[in-house]
Amino acid sequence: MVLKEEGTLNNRRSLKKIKLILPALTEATSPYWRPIKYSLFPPLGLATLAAYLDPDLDISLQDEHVEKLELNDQPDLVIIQVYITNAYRAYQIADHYRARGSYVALGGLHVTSLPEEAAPHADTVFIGPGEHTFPQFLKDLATGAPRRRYESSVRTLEGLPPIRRDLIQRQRYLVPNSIVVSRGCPHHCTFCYKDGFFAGGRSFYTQLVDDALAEIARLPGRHLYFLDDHLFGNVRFARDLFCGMRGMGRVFQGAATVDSILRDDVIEDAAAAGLRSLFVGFETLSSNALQGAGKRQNLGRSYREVVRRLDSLGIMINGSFVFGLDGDDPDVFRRTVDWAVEVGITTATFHILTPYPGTALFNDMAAQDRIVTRNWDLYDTRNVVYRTSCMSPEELKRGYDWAYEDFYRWTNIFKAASAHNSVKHRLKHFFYSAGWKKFERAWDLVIRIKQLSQLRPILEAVLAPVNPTTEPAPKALTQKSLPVLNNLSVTKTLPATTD
Ligand code: B12
Ligand code: SF4
Repeated sequence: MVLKEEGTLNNRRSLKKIKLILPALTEATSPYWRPIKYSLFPPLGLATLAAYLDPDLDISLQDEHVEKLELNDQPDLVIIQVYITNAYRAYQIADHYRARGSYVALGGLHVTSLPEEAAPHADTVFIGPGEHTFPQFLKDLATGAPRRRYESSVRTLEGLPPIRRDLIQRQRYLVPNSIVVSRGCPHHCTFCYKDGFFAGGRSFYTQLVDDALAEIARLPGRHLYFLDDHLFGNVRFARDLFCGMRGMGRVFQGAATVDSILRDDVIEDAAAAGLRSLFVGFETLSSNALQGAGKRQNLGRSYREVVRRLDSLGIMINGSFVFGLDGDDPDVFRRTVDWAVEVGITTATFHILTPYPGTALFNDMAAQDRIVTRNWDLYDTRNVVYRTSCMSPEELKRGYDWAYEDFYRWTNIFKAASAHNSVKHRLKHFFYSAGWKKFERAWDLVIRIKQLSQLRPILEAVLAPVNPTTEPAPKALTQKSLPVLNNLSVTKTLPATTD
């Protein structure tokens, strides 16, 4: 390989064998490792990129979270996705393949935050989403002039080729039907990856509704998980999407902000389309802390009203909370857990505040010399990596561990479940919460014997509607959705998952 001119490589290659890899996070060997958490979703980003490759090539997609990597091969091109917590492993694999003569491309969130760190391990690095830079790179590679670095600036999801879901080993995941129909988010929380990742172009954009419905229609089974940062971020899109989904017989989960749940009746549309559980970023009960985190969309909103609204629609809540925001004192853990249990939050995800490189939070903390370690393995929201303000790092870590332990105590699971009015909702809450956190050994066994897909019908049953009124009534389909559904011959009642 010879350097031709600055930033380009004289490297005409004929591609035959291509490998896409999602390396496992270093945590895979730690006591916190929960195999089930990493057997939830397949590597959707890589399957999205694979769609740009010539389907006649020999393409493989490996996810180290669920399988042992085959490293004795010699692909012509290796594409690796780098998150912050798998960065060291990703660089190791990249170095390995470069030593074997493969062309190595690195991209993803961490490469976007720190391209200079990633560059020595790669022939080419990618900044931002890959939908436009990756096909350009493939063209350049074919002509022998790939660049060392590609930066995304065009941001659209129109006309994308269908995701190569055939490369995903569905049986290895509890939720193979993960899907994203938008990218980014309209908000600007200081701790979030999104402003850094989408810098240089639009930071919130959606698919065309018909394309999204077509993608949904292609997915087998009933259950879907929308991984969008904010599924209700564009009201018109969300309404049309949910309208088109009515009558498709789906049950789904997703994420949305506090204000969007209270704003209008999109949430009712979502429930009617099959929304059964929602990830909600409450983050903190303190308005000062919200202000400090730039989380304006939560300010002045009644969290109780959010819970009441979702409850009345039979939607379970996965509440997200961050500990260690400036102003948080040692009482924050008990306050937060007590509130979550009392109002009946189904599952809670607690995080220790983590300043990801590329975020406003990281820049502020670095400027104040508050970053105490740059060991990215510790940036998993379970460790304290910065100088705290109103409590010691030990108190923060202890409090975080306590919060998980206390929230998922049997007594608290019972108590939170009994906060709902209907018996059915109480039971669903109980089984969902206990099932997720109390049967670790059973999950491990099921994963080991490769029977995860057998549990999907149970998940779908737990996600069945609480109120008959939220049942996805086969109402008239929108004009927009009809052509899509007709073309794909989707029936109104899809069979339960069969794989
Ligand atoms: C699903 C998910 C998970 C899943 C599984 C991930 C998987 N199988 O891919 C699970 C539950 C395991 C998980 C775990 C964690 N996650 Co997570 N997760 C997500 C989530 C919600 C969706 C990811 C996704 O599929 N996106 C959609 C696809 C289409 O986009 P994409 O993957 O980014 O891929 C695109 C680009 O990045 C780019 N690209 C990626 N790789 C490459 C390579 C090349 C060569 C090229 C050209 C382009 C390219 O092109 C793709 C198409 O545009 C994101 C939030 C988000 N919206 O992205 C958080 C997110 C990625 N997770 C995050 C975190 C912090 C974690 C955890 C540390 C949390 C924890 N406390 O446990 C762990 C550790 C993860 C790890 N393995 O290291 C952060 C990452 C922060 C960072 N700077 O890295 C995010 C952004 C959430 C957040 N808002 O903070 N996560
Ligand atoms: S609302 Fe969520 S996705 Fe949007 S910027 Fe804030 S943390 Fe990020």
